[in-house]
Amino acid sequence: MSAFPDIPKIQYEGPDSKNPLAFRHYNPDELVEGKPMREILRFSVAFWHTMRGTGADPFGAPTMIRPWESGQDTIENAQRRIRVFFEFCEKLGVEFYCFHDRDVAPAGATLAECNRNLDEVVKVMKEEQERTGIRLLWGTANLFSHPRYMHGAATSPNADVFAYAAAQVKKALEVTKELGGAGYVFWGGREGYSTLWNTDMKRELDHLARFLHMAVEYAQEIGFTGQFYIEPKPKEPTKHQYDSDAAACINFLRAYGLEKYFKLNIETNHATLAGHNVEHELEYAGMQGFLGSVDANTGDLLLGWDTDQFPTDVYLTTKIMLAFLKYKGGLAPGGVNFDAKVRRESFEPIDLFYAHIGGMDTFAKGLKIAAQIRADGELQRMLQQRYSSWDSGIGAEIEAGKHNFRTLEQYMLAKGEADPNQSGRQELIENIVNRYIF
Ligand code: XUL
Ligand code: CO
Repeated sequence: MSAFPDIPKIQYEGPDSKNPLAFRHYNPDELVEGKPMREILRFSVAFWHTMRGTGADPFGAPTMIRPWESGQDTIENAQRRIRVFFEFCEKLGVEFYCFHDRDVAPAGATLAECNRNLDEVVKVMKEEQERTGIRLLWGTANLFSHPRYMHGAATSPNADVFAYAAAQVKKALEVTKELGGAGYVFWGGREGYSTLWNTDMKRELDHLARFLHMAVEYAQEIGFTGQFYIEPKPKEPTKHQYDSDAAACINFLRAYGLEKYFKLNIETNHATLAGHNVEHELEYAGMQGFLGSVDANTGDLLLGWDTDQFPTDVYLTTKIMLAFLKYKGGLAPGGVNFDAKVRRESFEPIDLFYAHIGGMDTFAKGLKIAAQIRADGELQRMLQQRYSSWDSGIGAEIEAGKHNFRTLEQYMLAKGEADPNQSGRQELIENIVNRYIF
């Protein structure tokens, strides 16, 4: 039985369409820079928001109407929910999804029971993957919701909690492998702290590194070849999250010899919570060789917490796609995972479609604009021109390592004053970018 009987398969109808259940820009087989859009974008639906988001907030009860839910935390209900989820992805034309272990299956009283429940649900996930061809972009373990993780998981002062988390990730890796996952994400959850009075930061970070090395070793042991990612986030739930931004993550990975095994999964609103914007995070990760995947959403700068809204801003998606085209030629083996939820006032199932269609179209348009900007080359030429003093003469010599403080002093003493600066032309550049947008 269909969960969405009134909703057709969403089709591309072109920019003039006024059909709210159609794409205006996402045309999966259309080539951009020689590749079908679907292969560049690799859209993914986040199971946790789409199927488990209730609309509850700290001030109010759940609001979502989800007719397929029985209200019971049973395996049968969980399995039905999986089938509904795959029907949703199929109708939307999304080819990937992501999940946490505890999103898909009921927890149990013991670890063994949790694992058995997960196996029962994974069977149906596998069936549905085979039926639909929809694939797993990445799996992850929820190491933050259960009260045992109140002080963290891999960074808990309680060694038993570290052991429990290790066992949970072991199982999550097995399941991700079983489902053919293209990746596995570590978002730090409660890996951070509130006060140094009770925190041995060095010891906690050593433990986190040990934990990630164990994950790498176990993946090798079972033959899981998917990409590992760390997802930076600066706050929420803890005040100081250890993986606070791209630079902090990369430093941590290098300090502990993990840099070969991990890339970053950059999330838009995590970047803004860190006081950056997403293009800064993408550029930083990209130039260091750590650009992996993206959790697509947006925040609300007037609110300042992790609102996980769907992205509808073409400037934002253009910048994201420019970074991915520049550094990777696309996102594979990562993708665009909508780590986003409908507002609690948007409580009907059809709102899930509107939300994802909007996000996908905004990304598709951003991709096309980014490709056009790259093809025209005007912005690139302006950038090159701005650094042209480094292309010959003294600049080229410095870059080639031919100078030191003494020789540069001699150069400047002879010359007397530096060449005049050129305008940065920010406003002109912004006007040129606007030509592509409107
Ligand atoms: C939390 C967040 C997570 C991760 C996966 O802010 O983004 O949903 O993406 O654990
Ligand atoms: Co995320």
